[in-house]
Formats: sequence, structure tokens, C-alpha cells
Amino acid sequence: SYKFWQTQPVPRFDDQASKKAVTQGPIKRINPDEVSKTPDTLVEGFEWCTLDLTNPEELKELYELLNNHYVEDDNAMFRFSYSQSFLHWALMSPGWKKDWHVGVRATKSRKLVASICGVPTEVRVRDKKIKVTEINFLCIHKKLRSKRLTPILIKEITRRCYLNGIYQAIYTGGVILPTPISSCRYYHRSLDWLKLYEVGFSPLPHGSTKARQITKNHLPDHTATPGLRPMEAKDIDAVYDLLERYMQRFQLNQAFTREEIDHWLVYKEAEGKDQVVWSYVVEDPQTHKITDFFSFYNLESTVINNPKHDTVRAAYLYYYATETAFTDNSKALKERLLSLMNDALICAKKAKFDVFNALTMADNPLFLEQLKFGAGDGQLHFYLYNYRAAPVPGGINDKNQP
Ligand code: YNC
Ligand code: MG
Repeated sequence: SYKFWQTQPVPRFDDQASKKAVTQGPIKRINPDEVSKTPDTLVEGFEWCTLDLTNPEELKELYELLNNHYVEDDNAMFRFSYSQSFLHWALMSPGWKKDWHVGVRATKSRKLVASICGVPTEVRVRDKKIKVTEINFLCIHKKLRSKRLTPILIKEITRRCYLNGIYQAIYTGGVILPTPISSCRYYHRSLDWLKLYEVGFSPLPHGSTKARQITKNHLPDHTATPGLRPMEAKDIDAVYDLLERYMQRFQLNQAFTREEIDHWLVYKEAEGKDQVVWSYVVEDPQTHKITDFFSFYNLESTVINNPKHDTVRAAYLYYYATETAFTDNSKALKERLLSLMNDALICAKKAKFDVFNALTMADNPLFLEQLKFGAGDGQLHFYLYNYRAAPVPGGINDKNQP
């Protein structure tokens, strides 16, 4: 199987399983002159379009396609519900290209029936920095599934990336494809246990009671870290410096620019817009240095068939960093992360989130269990396109082994 993927410049499963040392680098050299200037034709009745996401009507069309047809859990109880503000934030990051917001429309009705999107960024894989497109929001209307449209969408966005001189990509997914560079598991921390129970997300553990579960997940009203406050634009340089140093401890990480830090981490209030990202810094009360920071973003899920609740509000742990990572004292790092992340839970609870999600990546394994996160069913696999690299065992941001 993998009839399509075996034709693509991605590592084969057996390449990475073999003991031979992997030579890191591009798999296929692309000659831009040989890249087709026109898209492949779609089946009769459908046509390509480029979405203009600065146009609120087209943003809304993408939002509606995803809201009805995007990723669901295995039991079809929940479906990701990306807000229009989220899509604006995720798809119009620094250097974004309209050309990489690809759609398919039904010719007669003009209805948007499929999408695949990308934004440019840079990642570091061990010591090498590579320019990539980050691919996301691959989605096909439920009535058009299993017709081999996916390979056509992937080939089209690949063509558009190649024409722009980008020959590598990064993407994630819940499904196994050839071949993950890394894999993580989702962990969930209940903030409103009763609601999560009522929507069928959290089970009542055998031998426990609702009251006991609520008590177990109770959080203090106030954060504990002195100097903790929301991040502002004036903190960008300090956060950039701290995050850059912190991330270089890991084998696979984002190589952000200052503009990207501003875009991805600083919330800009605007009328009619839902808040997408929450970022906090710790400013040392004496020195006024920024010593730590953490962030999370808002991604709701639609509850598919529930009489009482329509949505679950989930906070996803995003970037964070702490100076204690550089002290050579692993106990101090763990203690600091435990208190910072407990504060993150409190901030998320205050912002009315129902659950706080995190992956088994970066330093997360140091605090997940102790802060009462539970392992979920979901996995997240990380992939690179047209780039070979030895697997990174502990997820994106796995510790750099000397
Ligand atoms: C997937 N998630 O294996 P083979 S994640 C990639 N990513 O190919 P058909 C996928 N490939 O096995 P359907 C995939 N899911 O024969 C399936 N495939 O080689 C492969 N769900 O195509 C699959 N969004 O069209 C098979 O399948 C081939 O109708 C079958 O559609 C699949 O955004 C899908 O989960 C996922 O909308 C579109 O089920 C549909 O089933 C759907 O017959 C709900 O397709 C939403 C959902 C996926 C979220 C994401 C990242 C996508 C990355 C794509 C790869 C990018 C490569 C880099 C390109 C740029 C290069 C440069 C430079
Ligand atoms: Mg299809």
C-alpha cells in the first residue's frame, strides 16, 4: 500500500529502521525549470482556486469547510472547530503567500469542497536550518472521500512551493505515513471535570465518584509565581532571546524570527476577534529580567451529539522557556516547570477553558503526570517532506544529545 506516498521524496519505513547511519539532507534535488507551470486538471465538475483569506467571506468559507469536515476523534464524538480568528492567525504569519492557500470548488455551485494550506517558516534539524512550508488544513468534504483527491491536493501545493523556491516541508498528522521523524502522545488535564464527563471525554474511573474527581482536579484561585504577568510587545526581545536559547537544547525545533515571535505569541486585541493565544512572562521583581515564559492557544472542538454541550474549549500548551534550563540542575528545572505549568493551568481555568492539552515533547514529561495530566488516545506524528534525517525519539523538541 501507500500507493501515492511510495512515489514521494520521503524516507521509507525500512530506511529509518536500519542501523546504518543516516546522511541528513534533501532526498531529491529539484530543478525549478522542470516544475510544471500549470496545475493538474481535476475531475469534471471541480476546479482549483486560490483562497483570499484577507477577504472575510473567503475566510468564512474555509472556516465552514473545516468546521463540518475536518479532524474528528476515532469515535466521531468531537471535531476540531478552528475559529476564523485562529485561521487568520495560523495562515497569515510573516511571509505568508496567498498562493499556498489552495482550495477546490465545485464548478457549478462554487462551493468550497477541499483545502490544503501552507505558510513559510524555518526549522532546525540538529545543526541544520532549513526553509520549509508548514502544511496544514488538508481537508476534503465528506462526500468526496476515498476518491484519491488527497494526492492531487498534495501534488498541487508541492508544485506551488517548488515554484517559490521552497523544496522542503514539515507537517503533522494523527495517521501513520512514511515516515515520522518523531511521534508524540497527547496528554489532557481536566479543568472542568464535570463538563468533560458530561460530554463523554473523561470517564469516571472505576471506584471513584464525581465529587472525588472534581476535588482531585481543583486548582487554586491565584497563580503562585512572583512576577508572572501577561506578555506584552515590550517583552518580545527578551522572550525571543530566552526561547531561542531554550529551543536549541532540542534536536528538532522552530528557528523563529523576531517577527514570528511577535506574530505567534503577542495577542492583538481587535473588535469582533476571538483571542487565540495567551502568553505570560515572569519578570523578576528585583532585576526586571524576563526569566520564564509560557503560552497556550485556544482550539475549540464541536461536541457532535450531546444534548447539553455544543463545544469543548481546549487550551493547547504552546511555546515556553525557563532560565532554570541552563543551570545544570535538573531538579531545579523540574521544580520550576511544575510551578510554572501549574500557573498555566490556573490561567487557562480563569480564561474559561475546560481542558488543557500538551504533547509528550520538549521538557513536558517532567511535569505531565505530577500535574494530573492523563494520557489520551491520540498520537501526533511529525513529518518532513523531501528531507532525510535520523529519527528524533522524544518528539519535536527532543533533547539534543551531545
Ligand atoms: C494525511 N493526513 O495515505 P496512499 S493533517 C497525508 N496526510 O495515500 P484520498 C494522507 N496523506 O496511502 P480521503 C493523509 N490522510 O495510497 C490520508 N492520506 O499513499 C493519504 N479528513 O487519498 C493516504 N485532515 O483522497 C492515501 O483519501 C491517500 O478521501 C488517499 O482524504 C484524506 O493537514 C483526508 O484528517 C485526510 O479530510 C483529506 O480524510 C480526509 O480519505 C479528511 O482517497 C478529515 O491520501 C481532516 C483530516 C488531515 C489533517 C494535515 C497535514 C497534511 C499534510 C499533507 C502532506 C504534505 C506534504 C508536503 C507538501 C509540500 C511539499 C513541499 C515543498
Ligand atoms: Mg478523495
